[in-house]
Order: sequence, then structure tokens, then C-alpha cells
Amino acid sequence: MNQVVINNKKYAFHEGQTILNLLESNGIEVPALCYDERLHPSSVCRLCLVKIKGIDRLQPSCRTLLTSKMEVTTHSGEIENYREGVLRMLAKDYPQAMVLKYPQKEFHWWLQHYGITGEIENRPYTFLDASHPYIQVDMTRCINCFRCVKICDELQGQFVWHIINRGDEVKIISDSKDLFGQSSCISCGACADTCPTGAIEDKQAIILGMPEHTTRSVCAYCGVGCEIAVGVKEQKIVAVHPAKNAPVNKGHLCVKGRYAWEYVYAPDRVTQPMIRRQEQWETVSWDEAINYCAQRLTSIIKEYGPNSIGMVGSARATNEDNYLVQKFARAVIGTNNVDNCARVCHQPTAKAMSIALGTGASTNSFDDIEKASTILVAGANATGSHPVIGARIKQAVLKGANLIVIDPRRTELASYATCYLPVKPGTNIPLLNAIACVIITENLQDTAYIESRTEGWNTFKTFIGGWTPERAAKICGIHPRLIREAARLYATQTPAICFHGLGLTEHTQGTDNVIALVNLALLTGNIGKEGTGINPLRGQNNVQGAAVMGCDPSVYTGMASVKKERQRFEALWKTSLPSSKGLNLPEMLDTASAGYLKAMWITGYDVLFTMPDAKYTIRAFEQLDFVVVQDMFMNETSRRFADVFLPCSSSFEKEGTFMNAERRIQKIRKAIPALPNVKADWEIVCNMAVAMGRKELFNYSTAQDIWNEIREVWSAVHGITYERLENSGLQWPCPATDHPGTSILHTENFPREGGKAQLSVVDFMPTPEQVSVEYPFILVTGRELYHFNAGTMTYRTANKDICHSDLLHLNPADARRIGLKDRDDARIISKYGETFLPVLIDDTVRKGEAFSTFNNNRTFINKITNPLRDHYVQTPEYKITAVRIEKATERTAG
Ligand SMILES: Nc1nc2c(c(=O)[nH]1)N[C@H]1C(S)=C(S)[C@@H](COP(=O)(O)OP(=O)(O)OC[C@H]3O[C@@H](n4cnc5c(=O)[nH]c(N)nc54)[C@H](O)[C@@H]3O)O[C@H]1N2
Ligand SMILES: Nc1nc2c(c(=O)[nH]1)N[C@H]1C(S)=C(S)[C@@H](COP(=O)(O)OP(=O)(O)OC[C@H]3O[C@@H](n4cnc5c(=O)[nH]c(N)nc54)[C@H](O)[C@@H]3O)O[C@H]1N2
Ligand code: SF4
Ligand code: SF4
Ligand SMILES: [Mo]
Repeated sequence: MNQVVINNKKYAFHEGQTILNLLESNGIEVPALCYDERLHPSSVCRLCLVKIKGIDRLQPSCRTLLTSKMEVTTHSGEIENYREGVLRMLAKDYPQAMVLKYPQKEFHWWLQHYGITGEIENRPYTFLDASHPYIQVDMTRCINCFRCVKICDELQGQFVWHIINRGDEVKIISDSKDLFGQSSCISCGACADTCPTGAIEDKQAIILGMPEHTTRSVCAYCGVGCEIAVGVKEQKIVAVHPAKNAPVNKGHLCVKGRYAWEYVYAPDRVTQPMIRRQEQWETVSWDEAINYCAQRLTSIIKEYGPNSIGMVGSARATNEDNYLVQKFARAVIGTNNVDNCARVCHQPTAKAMSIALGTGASTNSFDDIEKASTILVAGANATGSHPVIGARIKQAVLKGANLIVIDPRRTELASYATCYLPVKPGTNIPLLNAIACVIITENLQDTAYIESRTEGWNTFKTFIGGWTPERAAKICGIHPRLIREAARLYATQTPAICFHGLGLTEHTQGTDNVIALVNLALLTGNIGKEGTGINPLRGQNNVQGAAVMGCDPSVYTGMASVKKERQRFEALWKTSLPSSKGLNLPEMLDTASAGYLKAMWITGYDVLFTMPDAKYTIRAFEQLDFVVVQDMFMNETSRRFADVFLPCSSSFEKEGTFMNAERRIQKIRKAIPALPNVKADWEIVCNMAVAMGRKELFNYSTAQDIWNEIREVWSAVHGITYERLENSGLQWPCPATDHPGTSILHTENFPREGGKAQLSVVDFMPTPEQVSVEYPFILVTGRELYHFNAGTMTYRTANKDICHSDLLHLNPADARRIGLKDRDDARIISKYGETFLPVLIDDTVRKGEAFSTFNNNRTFINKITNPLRDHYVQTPEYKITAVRIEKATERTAG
């Protein structure tokens, strides 16, 4: 074992460890003001210097690697005098009031430690820059540690802060050269998180004060699953920072996780159960609300049968919540009509991957990003939708990885790409097939892998030969040279990893698109190894979990087939279960329209606002006799159609687990007490079960009780106990309590009959939704950084001050032709409806195409989107709607 002597005592160390790192892990404190474990050490502050025997000059411990036989002294009269001198210099122009007000700030703490306080008292704030919605800047408190500059470059990759001048004149400025709020900052908060003085500080900290304690939990927005440290003061959240040592986010967050938590305290948060009688909402007690629902549901079951009721789980709620929702649908109501919003995003992925590989989940982990030579991103705008992963991909590319981006829009990642393929929306199959064709024609495939690990090769080979780049180019609009370049990169610069998003799945051929992508990985042996795989960037915090828990008409918990495993679940749950085929969400709407579905209980999902072709959704809801919505806010579905509203607690107010995009189960923790009259989703379901006479099936007093039942019914998480989830989570499969979890699937074989993966032939079937003289534009709908889906949460935070509304992104040439300028109101009309929204001139969108988000209820873009669905799993084709765009003359809607 490697050993060194520090202050006359022996310590073990590992290869590549710095002196400072060993000091920190052994609780030996030395000041290190330019040091942050997330960054490459720069040793500019000269405070962490230590004495190494045999070397004359003091050495920076932050960047000196340990070697055996080293003898280090960290504290001596000489060293301490030196440190005090440096700190005194830094304190010379520093306001004492700040040291006293924020004694825990790193710089302030060290000043006090050495008995130094600031020299300037009560300096007036002439340089305060409060122009940024979340961050206040006072560069007169800057000590030039450069941590902000480095973290913005090395962690976020935004390059906002710049060092100018030299020597005593050295200064840090943002790229606006003026107010920070006008810079290119994307509000990740990393610079404010690392700043040791508070020169760059969260406004939330200034207004609300510093936390008294923190609770480790998980961000409740996207499927990345960043771990957070929730700072609490007087039982209220005052800050959210990245948790330390989190494998997913590695000390980073995006603007939503970091700052957009204020919805918890929104004045219009619903805090009392409500029943709507004669068009009027009345607040009622929980007993009354639950009994009323139970009685209505019971009488509907009696009159129309259990299949006249549909339940919808929530991709925003915990595994425990969703497990109970589907158990309730099946065991209490007696129907398999249960779904969740994976239906509208990555159900095609789950389907395609289970057909081809046997498991419908990410094959690899985010940690494979840094191990890949080539990264292929298809139909995913990672820096907007999965920002922490987008940042990790950017950093990998800056360090030399190849990047292939397939997206009609020139996304931020496209601007970093080695090879950018601006595919025409809806033509992924010709492109992906042509890439496969090049791989085979140029003999770049991994024949040994194909032979030992796949089936279907001969048929595939014969079929794919017909998809030459020249043929594909005519359909997908990509030059054959670029198709060949991408194929060569992906096949030869291995390991190669794929990330994909809704640009593949939200199409009539969504499932086929993902199969075509999987084919590429199988042909080149890019599955089952480090730095490879097919990795869907899953949507919400727990969308993977909601589906895997069984909020899906055809599967129980753990993807167990309803057809094949009913008896096993009947034995486990000690009740009889329905065998009839359940309805998925689009089918529930169809069946409601037809008059057969009578009631829905919808938890955490704004169905009306987010399903396409809202006219159709409205018609379906109008037919329902009884609608229960369970949410934190009066969303569009409940505002218009709910009979009962059940208010739930937020993720900060309860216990449970989320499952992120890489199959990682992570623990969320109660950081603050729940508002007095709201309940965790699982408690509400339990109360309803009791009211409907099935108490014995829902006898849980904690979320952990539920999790332990999940561990019993699904062997792949049997080894994941709450105790093991203290930090960082565990990735399933994890069948035993001493199993470390699984970061890479399919290393040996595939969980299909015969153990091999399937190469599948997928041919191109263009969507019927095509442009015409009347509707000459293709509208793509999707996401941007600041707002999240139904907008219920982010529009109740200062994110709305950064991004006020949905925008219609239009190419400058098209805008000019229509006569639209930036921020003019456009009228946008499709076969299905019309709406109005402001224009953003944007040259990352091509001529003839337009892009809009769908988050703002005033725009309600789904009034105009196309209702066509994926052929296998009925995911809507949100990515293509033929539209006409005009300059709005008067606002008649919106
Ligand atoms: N900030 C933010 N983050 C989010 C969300 C949010 O609302 N806001 N929502 C979360 C959810 S629920 C989800 S599912 C994920 C989704 O995350 P993404 O998959 O990144 O979502 P989108 O922006 O809808 O679509 C991705 C890209 O597909 C491209 N695209 C459209 N048509 C095609 C096509 O035919 N081929 C190809 N190759 N690309 C195409 C679009 O131009 C777009 O850039 O994001 C999650 N994260
Ligand atoms: N035009 C267009 N439409 C789209 C898409 C698109 O790309 N284009 N994308 C589609 C996709 S991928 C998705 S996933 C859907 C998303 O659609 P939704 O699932 O409706 O959107 P979210 O905003 O994620 O959350 C839904 C609700 O959950 C509530 N909520 C949050 N946390 C909790 C909780 O712990 N418990 C409960 N009970 N409620 C909670 C929120 O307040 C919100 O009302 O939209 C789809 N719609
Ligand atoms: S908040 Fe993030 S993006 Fe903005 S300047 Fe700081 S580190 Fe850079
Ligand atoms: S990347 Fe996703 S999980 Fe991470 S902080 Fe942002 S929204 Fe939250
Ligand atoms: Mo989604």
C-alpha cells in the first residue's frame, strides 16, 4: 500500500491523489480558496501551500500528487505566517460587514480563523449588479480566485466569465462586458455555488438567508435525476445546491433544479381538497372528499363495470405512489385501464428496445459519456432538456470525443458536432437505414459480434443494401457524403454511445425509428460494453419509474406481462385481478368519446393541456361523468373538467424514490413539513382504498413499507433497500442486498429467447401529415431550458422572468416573407385549430420549418397539434404538424 507521512503521521493514499485531497479526507484543514474539487486545480491563491521535505519552496497541495516516502508538513510557524499574510492582502479592500453577516462563506470563515476581518467598513454598494433574475454580482468583493471562470468553462461549458488585464489590474467580467443579466449566462448557478466570498451570490440567499441545515434529495424535474442539497431555514426552503459526490450530476445542476423550486410556496397552490358542485368549487375535508370519490367510483363500477374507469399515474410522483396507483386500478377498481405519460414520450423506446434487446430501458449509464470515443445524439436537445447531461457531453467533446447530431434544428450540441445531420422532420428511417447500409457496404460492421450476439443478419443485410445514401438523401435531405461520414465515425471510432430523444419517438414511426437506431448499435457491436449503448434521455424525474411500477395497461410492476403473470400477482396481492385488456391513455380518450369510459382519476398529469388536438381531448372529457385530479395546482385539466381536486404534497415534503433515465433508484427525503392539508400521493390512494373497503390490501404506514413490497414483487430491485440508498442510489438489476447494482446491461447475453438481440428490418412509411399549399410549414413542438412541460411549476418561479412565453421560432427568411419581426404576434393555423404566439427569429430553424414549445397555457399549442399516433404504442406525433403562419392582426384567441 502507498503511504506518506503527514505531520509526522503515516497515511495511506492512492495513485493520482493530490496532497490536498488526502488532507481533506483526513480532516486536516488548510485554506484553499481557488480550489474546488469539481475543477482542475489552478493554485492561484497560494494558500494551500505545504512544506515537502527536501524541497526548498512551499508547494501547492491542491495540484501536487502524492508519492511514496513523501514527508509533508501542513502547519508550521512559517507556513501559517505566510497564509495569514496572503489573507491579509486579500482582506485589504474587503467589507467587514459582509464577513460578519455571512460568517460561513469560505473566505469569511478563513479570515476569522486567522483573526482577520475586513478593513473597509460600511462601504456603500455602488457596484451591485442585480440585473440577473437569480444571481447578484458585486465584483468589488472578488478576490480573483477565478473559480467562477473555471466552473463556467469546465463544468457548464458556457464560457461566460472572462479574465481581463494583468497584475494588480486583473478583473473578472461577464461576456456582456456590462450587466450580468445581459450576458450569455444560462443560470446554472455553478459560479454562485463555488464563489468563496459571495461576490457572485444567489438572490435567494440574500433575501431568504442562509440555510440552518440541508437535506439530500433528488431534483423533481427531468429524468437526469440530479442529487440536490436542500437548504432549510425555519422549516422553509431557502436554497437548493448540488449535492456533493453525486454520480449523476457531479456537483452540477441546471436552472430548474438549482433555482426553480419556489412553486412550493406559490400563493395559488391548492391546499384543501375540493369538490365542484353546480360549477362552483367548494373546499371540503379530506374525509368528505375521499368518501365522495369512493361513493361515485363505486356506483360507476356497479352501473357500468370496472372497465368504465381509467386511472393515470404520475411521472412526477414517486415509485411508491405509482405502484399504489396501478395496484388500486387493478385490485380495487378491477381494471387494467391504467397508464402514465411515458405513453406520450418514450413508450416507443421501451417497445423498440424490448423487441430488439429484451429490456426496454437504457443499456448504459451517464458515466459512459466520458468513456466513449463517439457520441451520437439523435432527436434530443440535451443542453435544453437534460442540461446536466448536455454539459457533460459538451465537456467530453471539448476533450476530444466525436459528436454526431441528428436534428432538424441546429441545436447547441449541433454547433459542437463533428458531424451534424440536419434531417428533415419525420425522415429518420431513411437516414438511419442509409447509415446501416454504408456500414455494411464498406464492411465496417463487427462481424464477430453480429454472429455471436444477434439474429436476423441475413435478412437484414439483404434488405438494407437497398437503402443507399443516394436514395435516402432524396427523402431526408442529407447529402450522401455526410451520411457516409457519420457511418464511418460511428462504426470505426468506437466505443460509440447513442443518446436519443423525442425527435425519434414522437412520430407515427416512433417505435420503428428506435429499432432503426438499435440496429446501428448491434451492427457495430456497440451494446453491452463500456462507452456504448442505446440510452433514451427519459423525460420526467420518474417517468421510467411510473411505467416500470406498472402504470401501463399491459404490464404489472417490473414489466411483468398481465397476460402471463396474473396468477403470480394474484398470489402476491392476495386478491383476484382483472384479465381483460386495459386501455392506454389515448384509448381511454377514444373510449370516453365513444361514451363507454365514464370516469378518470388522474394523478399528476395535465392531460387536457398536453395531449395533441385539444378539441378531441375536450370532446372526450365532456363525455365523462366523473373526473378526479390529484395535483399541486389547478392545472388545465382540473380547471375545466375535474369534479374533485385532491391536493398532493411536493417532492420536498415527502419520502420515496425516483428512478432516473439510467435505471438508478434514488431516495427523496422530506426536507420541509408538508403544508397542513395536503397529502403524499400514496397516502391519498391508501385512504381511497380504505373508503372502498380494501384496507387489507393497502396497509402501509410509510413509503418504505410500499418500497419493501415492491422489492418482493420485482426481483430486480430486491437488493435495493432504503438503507442502501443513503447516497447516490443503485441501478437495477440489483437482485441481492450485497449486489452492487448494474451499470451496463447485456454484457453477456440479451434477455430474449435464445439470448440474442434482434436485427430488424424497418421500412419507411411517411407520415400522412404533410405540407400542402394551404399548410406550407412543418411545425415541430418541443422544449427549451427554462420551462417544464405543462408549465405548472416553472411558470410559478422566476424562470418566467427569463422566458415569458412560448415562442414561435422562425427562420429569418420565412419571417421576412410573412412580414413578421421579432416578438410580433403570429397566428398559426393547422387542420385542427389555431393559436397565437410571439415570433422569435431564429436561424437554427430551417426554411419551411417552425418550432415552438408547449408550456404556456395562454398559447395552448396543443390546440393545433396533429393527433396521429405511433403504429405500435400510440404515442402522438407531436413533432410534425402542417401549419400556416400569418401575421396576427387582432387577438381572437390565446
Ligand atoms: N427544460 C425542459 N427539460 C425537459 C422538459 C421540459 O419541458 N423542459 N421535459 C422533459 C420531458 S417530459 C421529456 S420527454 C424530455 C424530452 O427531451 P428531448 O427529447 O430533448 O425533447 P424535444 O425538445 O421535445 O425534442 C428533441 C429534438 O427533436 C428534434 N426533432 C424533431 N423532429 C425530429 C426528427 O424527425 N428527427 C430527429 N432526429 N429529430 C427531430 C427537435 O428539433 C428537438 O430538438 O425532456 C425533459 N426535460
Ligand atoms: N405539443 C407537444 N405536447 C407535448 C409534448 C411535446 O413535445 N409537444 N411532449 C409530451 C410529453 S413527452 C410529456 S411527458 C407530456 C407532459 O405532460 P404532463 O405530464 O402533464 O406535464 P408535467 O408538467 O410534467 O406534469 C404534470 C402535472 O404533475 C404535477 N405534479 C408535479 N409533481 C407532482 C406530484 O408529486 N404528484 C402529483 N400528483 N402531481 C405532481 C404538476 O403540477 C403538473 O400539473 O407532455 C406531452 N405533450
Ligand atoms: S450561472 Fe452558470 S452559466 Fe451563468 S455565469 Fe455562472 S456558471 Fe456560467
Ligand atoms: S438536469 Fe434535470 S435533474 Fe438535473 S437539475 Fe436540471 S432538471 Fe433537475
Ligand atoms: Mo416526456
